[in-house]
Amino acid sequence: MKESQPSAILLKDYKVPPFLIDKTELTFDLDETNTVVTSHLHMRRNPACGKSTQPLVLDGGEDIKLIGVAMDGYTLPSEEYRLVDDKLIITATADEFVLTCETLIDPQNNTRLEGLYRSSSMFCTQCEAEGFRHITYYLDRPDVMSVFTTTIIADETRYPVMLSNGNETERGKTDEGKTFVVWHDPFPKPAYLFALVAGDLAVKNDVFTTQSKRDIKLQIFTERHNIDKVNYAMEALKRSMRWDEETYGREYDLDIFMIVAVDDFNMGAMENKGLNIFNSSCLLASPETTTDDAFLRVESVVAHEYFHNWSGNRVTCRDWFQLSLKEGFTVFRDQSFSSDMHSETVKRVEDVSFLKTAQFAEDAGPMAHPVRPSSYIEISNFYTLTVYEKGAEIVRMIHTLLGEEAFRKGSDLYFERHDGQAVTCDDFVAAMQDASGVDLTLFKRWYSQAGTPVVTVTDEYDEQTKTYRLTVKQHTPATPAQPTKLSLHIPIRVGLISEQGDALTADFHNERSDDFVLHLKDNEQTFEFTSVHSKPIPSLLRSFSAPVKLHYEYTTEQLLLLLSCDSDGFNRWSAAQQLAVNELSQLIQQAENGDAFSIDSNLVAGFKALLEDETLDPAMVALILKLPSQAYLSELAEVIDPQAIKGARHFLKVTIANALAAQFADVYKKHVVMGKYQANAQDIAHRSLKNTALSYWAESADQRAQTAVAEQFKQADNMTDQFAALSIAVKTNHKSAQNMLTAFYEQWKAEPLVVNKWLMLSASQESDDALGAVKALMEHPSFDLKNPNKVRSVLGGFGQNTSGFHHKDGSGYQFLADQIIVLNKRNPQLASRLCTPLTRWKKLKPELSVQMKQQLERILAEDLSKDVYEVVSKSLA
Ligand code: 0A1
Ligand code: ZN
Repeated sequence: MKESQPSAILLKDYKVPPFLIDKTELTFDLDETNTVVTSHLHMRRNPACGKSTQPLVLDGGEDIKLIGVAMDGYTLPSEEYRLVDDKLIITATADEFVLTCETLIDPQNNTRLEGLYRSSSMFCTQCEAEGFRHITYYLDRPDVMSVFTTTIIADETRYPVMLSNGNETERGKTDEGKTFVVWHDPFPKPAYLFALVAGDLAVKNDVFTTQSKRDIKLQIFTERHNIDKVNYAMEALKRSMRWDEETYGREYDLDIFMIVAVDDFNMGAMENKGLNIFNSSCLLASPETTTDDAFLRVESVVAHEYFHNWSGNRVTCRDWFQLSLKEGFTVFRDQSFSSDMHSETVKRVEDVSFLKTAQFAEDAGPMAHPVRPSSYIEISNFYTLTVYEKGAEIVRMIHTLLGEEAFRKGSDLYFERHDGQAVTCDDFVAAMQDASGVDLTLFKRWYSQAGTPVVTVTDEYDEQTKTYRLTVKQHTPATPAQPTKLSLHIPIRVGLISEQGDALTADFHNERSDDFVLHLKDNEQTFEFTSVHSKPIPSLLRSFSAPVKLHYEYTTEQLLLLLSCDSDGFNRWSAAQQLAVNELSQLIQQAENGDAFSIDSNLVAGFKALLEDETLDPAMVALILKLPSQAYLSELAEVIDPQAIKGARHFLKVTIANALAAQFADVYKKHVVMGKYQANAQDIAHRSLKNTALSYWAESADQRAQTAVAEQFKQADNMTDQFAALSIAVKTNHKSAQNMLTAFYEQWKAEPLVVNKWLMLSASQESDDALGAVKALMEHPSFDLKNPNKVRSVLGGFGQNTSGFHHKDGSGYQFLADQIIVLNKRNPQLASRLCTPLTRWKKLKPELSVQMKQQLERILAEDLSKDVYEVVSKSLA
């Protein structure tokens, strides 16, 4: 452990920057290991600070070497500046001056993948959140916005493509015969949106004509062998541009929009102004190599990054505590876009299912934090599901409270009021409130309070007076640093249904309807509905109108009725999930007691009706058929017993599979998609149902299913079907599973993104020596510790490997800890994210919990990066 530990940065300490940078001129003389960066910063004291003599303090990193610094052309002697803790401090400055800095950096050996680094044979950058300080000394904070001009100098034979933000304004030869290219971005921006790319890249060109009839040049760059896989992303980009014009009135501003795919990237993608950089896994797509899910992900990430041009770039964050200002809003925007492009209900179910599994777990764990955190040690640790997904739910609730039209007025006002500014979450809410007249004062608590509220509903019906009452209570459990909680403003959408399954109308607040939004604001409130002609079954939290845990004592009959009759598609899925959770809880209990499994499953009848009803959307049927995941059941459990959960899920799946084998076989055959592969909603829906049916059928005793799996694997003409067959074979211990895995690798070994899928599936394969198998994968020629996608594939797959990861001797946890320790120095961001499974140690059953804790303690004893230190120390606190 280090002597002194890193300290926290607090929201309450925010101060405006003492200096501003009006213009930033950068020159990069590119070299693999010795890149020289020269900056001319046109600076002045910030008038908002009044008369001040504060020294100039610029952010830097331990990996940059200062060659020289000058002020208005005067080279500062070493006694006129100081380097302290990676900061460059200059005591005496004029009120306005040009600061020149020369730094030396080593992109080739930058394994952190922050700042300027190499990926394959290209140079690329990642500057959010604080990567720019690894390039040169700067005021690396989002509220310092500057107009950038960037000159790139390189050997043109190796780096014919040289890109930065904005427009290319000049190109020529230097005296040494190298090529230089100048880029100018007229829009002031913070340093985190800076980007540079250089390489021998192929390009796909296109044009988008905006609503005001401007032609925008669109370019997607990849390494040469991948350029045939960008058509889908290009079409998705054009759909996103059109959608943002139509839905939010937002038009693109520069004359050119570029995207570059890189293989080594810590996150999904980055919205740099006019020059988005993407993890190739979120951009490249072809039917042969990409599954339906991955196609949809490409579309949504392209949209997400594009939408940031307004929600993030034109209007950015004042400080990193406000991260959800851009991320929550942009996720809400990309979710709405995908929902408009495909099925609204399917999209909502997928998003909510993810939220309830992963964000709820985060909100109940040691790293729980508000959507607008009030403190952090390392900001990279706060690119979380809470900031992104719960942040999007907050924006969605504002949408519900205001309605479509007023919400649009609010977003128009927000963009107009704050264009070119760096603002706060409060500014966003204020614009929404001012444009709509809806009071959001109480609502704002959602930003500052961590934890998932638990909402408990009880009801009573008075036959005499035809009155129905819903009593709703809310309670948010304590989270670290927030022991007591306030009540929140929670919009709860409710529908009423008769015992026959029809919509039931009622009077509520002078409105007669069968669907209402209740405003829960107190700890307990009773809502009264009158003229209700029969006893209702409530359909609660329709469309998941708030990110809460809902408790209502539904009977099995009521859940079956909601499953078959609710007009809210989301709640039909929800009812099925609840039925499954109830049955799985019984089975988990049996396993924990050491009893043999036995269940009289009600799901069988419910699923049978679904499988036989040909009028339903196949995508919805597929979603309803999916049993709650291991991860979701772990989130629900008070004490997690991974083996018991796994056993229970398997038993229930086999029970349903055997009871309905004939129906699954039939549905499997009926939903085969004919014709050329297309990633459209309809075909995706059929494939999804077909492969879900196969996953059940293959669990049944019907041997023909085994043949069907093997045949589909061999004959599939697209990755969705091929990989579905392979996964089913692995999960059901098909007799040819091993041969299929080998054949798959041989077929696809030249396609790294497919190999990543193979690595993940292989690492998740349960066996007596799962750990040995994973160690072998890390020695496999296709594995590369420098590539975050590969590391995540193997360790992510292993995390789902119950017998390997949760081995009772603790060897799985020890292995993960070993990898974290190795990566801690090389790539702190990646290492820190890999800690997530260990942070859940308190919830595991005691014999596993102690072992996990020991590994966290072992990690904490190392000399840790800020990233890993923050997560591990908070987990042990
Ligand atoms: N702003 C990006 C996500 C992102 C965040 C941090 C990164 O490096 C540490 C990279 C990308 C987005 O929301 O897409
Ligand atoms: Zn984003």
